[in-house]
Amino acid sequence: FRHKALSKAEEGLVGMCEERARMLQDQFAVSVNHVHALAILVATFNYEKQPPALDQDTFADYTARTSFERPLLSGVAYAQRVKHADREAFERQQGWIIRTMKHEPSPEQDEYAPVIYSQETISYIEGLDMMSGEEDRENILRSRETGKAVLTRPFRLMSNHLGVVLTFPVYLVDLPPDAKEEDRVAATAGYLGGAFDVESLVENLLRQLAGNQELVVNVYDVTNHSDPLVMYGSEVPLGAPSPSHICVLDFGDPFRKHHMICRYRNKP
Ligand code: WA2
Repeated sequence: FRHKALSKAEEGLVGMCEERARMLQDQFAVSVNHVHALAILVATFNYEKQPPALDQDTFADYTARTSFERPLLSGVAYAQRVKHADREAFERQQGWIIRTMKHEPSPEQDEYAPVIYSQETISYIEGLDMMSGEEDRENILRSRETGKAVLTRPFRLMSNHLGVVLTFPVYLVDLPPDAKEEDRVAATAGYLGGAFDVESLVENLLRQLAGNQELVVNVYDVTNHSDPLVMYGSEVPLGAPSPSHICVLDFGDPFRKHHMICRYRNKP
C-alpha cells in the first residue's frame, strides 16, 4: 500500500519535471534561433552593404519589435571587434571612448569588443568592452573559433540576476563549415549575443504551470560533473531523502551540460 502510494507520487514528479524541462528547452531553442537570425541580419545590413544600412536606432527598433521571438532573453546586443591599432579612429568616429564593464576607460588591450548596437532593455552595456568580463570574454573567443552559438557558465549578469550569456560570431566573409580556426578568427567582425535572465524569466515561465506550488525545480550546469553550478533555483539542503527526478537539458552548446532536478516541496 505504502509502496504503491509512493510510485504514484513519483509518477507525478516525473511527468511534471519532464514537462518543465521540455518547455524550458524549447523556449531556449527558439530564443537561440532568433539570435542566430539577428547575427545574419548584422552581417547582411552592417557589413555586406556599403555604407552600412544599420544603426543603433534601427537595431533598437527591430529588436524591440521582435522581442516576443526571444522569450528567455532580457536583451540582445552587437559588440564590434576593434583591434588596438584601430581604437583611436573607432573612438573618434563614435564620439565616445571604450570602457570596461566596470565603467572605467579601457586600458590598452590587443583588441576590444565594444557594444555598438543594443536592445534598449540592456542599454547599460552600450560602449562597454565585452572582453573585459571573464565569462563574456571566454564566450567571445570560443564562438569565433568554432563559428557556433556558445553559452557561458551561470553567473551574475549586469542586471544582478543569475543567468547565462549567449554569443554568436559575425564574420566579414562567408566561411565554409569546415573553415580552420585561424581563418575564423581572422575573418571575425564582431559578436551578437544576449543575456538569458534565468533568475526572473524562468521563474515567470514556471509560475504559469499547474503544480508549481508543490514542486521545487533546480537547474544546474553540470559541465564539470564534480562541481555542479546552480543556474536556477535555490540550493536544496542535501540529505533530505525526498524522491527527486533528473531531466537532461540540451541548450544547444555541446560544450555545456545541464540538468533539471525536481522534487516535492513537502513529502506527499
Ligand atoms: N549582455 C547583457 N548583460 C550582461 C552581459 C551581456 N553580454 N554580460 C554580463 N551581463 C554582446 O557576446 C556578445 C552580451 C555579450 C554580447
